[in-house]
Amino acid sequence: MNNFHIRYGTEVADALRDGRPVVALESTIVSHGLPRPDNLRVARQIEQAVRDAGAVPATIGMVSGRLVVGLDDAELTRLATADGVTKLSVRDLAVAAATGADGATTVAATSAVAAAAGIGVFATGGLGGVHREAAQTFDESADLVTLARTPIAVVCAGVKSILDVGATLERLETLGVGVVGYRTRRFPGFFVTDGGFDLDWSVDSPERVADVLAAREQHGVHRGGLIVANPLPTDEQLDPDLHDRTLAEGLARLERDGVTGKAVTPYLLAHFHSATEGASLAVNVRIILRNADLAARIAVAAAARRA
Ligand code: PSU
Ligand code: MN
Repeated sequence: MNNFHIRYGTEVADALRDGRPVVALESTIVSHGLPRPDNLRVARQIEQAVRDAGAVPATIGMVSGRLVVGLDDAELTRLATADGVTKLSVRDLAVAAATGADGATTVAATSAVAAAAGIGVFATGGLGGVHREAAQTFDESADLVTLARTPIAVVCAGVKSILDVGATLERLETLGVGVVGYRTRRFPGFFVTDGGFDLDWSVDSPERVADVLAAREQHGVHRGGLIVANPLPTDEQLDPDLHDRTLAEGLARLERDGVTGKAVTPYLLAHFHSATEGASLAVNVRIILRNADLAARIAVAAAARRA
């Protein structure tokens, strides 16, 4: 595992030392995934959702080249509002640290840093994955390959339907990343409840997820990630017709504007938020808050087992 040079927030350091439940949170959704000014308010709500369920939130990011696990409110505000906050995947961390940059960590970077910090549960909105047209562009998120080698449970609402969902599931299988549905056997599609593909496994309580985490260690199969896929209830999803129209338009604009690389995901998310006049944003926020709550309850159950 990586051996990062980390500065810990005091609350997180205390909780880790005492073996109390901690949930890692990413900062890219704050800086690049959600529009301003809602992003800062939502970032604080996510942390509150973790607290309400009995765990300590550890939002991870980079401030002036220092990797921080447990950003304080001033640091969170800075990453949410400053110009020039860079989106950091694992490969970017060293360069960003050496240049003293401010940066927001993706699922990949957050997972790697959280695991190195001894945090076993991470909540996010949606995982990165295989992009449509990946057969030509080779655009596959580093989230996937990072989870292949990172021991962490990631609670998410599947992958966004802006990606190739089937190809993403195939890659997760190849990479040995476990996937369990939370009270479902269908892989969720982020904005929509059903991403269109079956899952082999379903678990129905935070305690059962904690059982799986313990069994991973007992059997020595804990060196990669476990995805806990938590779908939105159908009555809370983005209207599927609106979703399909917005997606088609977003993909066409992406091509028109020649957007590539790490700009693709933020571009498509911003398109959804403006084209649906906030409907997708409300759905996105619901997803993250629900995942933060479930992740915290899993962390609480896992800590109770260890005690
Ligand atoms: N899913 C969301 N919102 C986001 C992201 C994913 O609902 O902002 C971010 C995460 O940080 C994820 C990243 O790790 O996008 C994936 O980007 P890429 O496709 O460039 O790897
Ligand atoms: Mn990419």
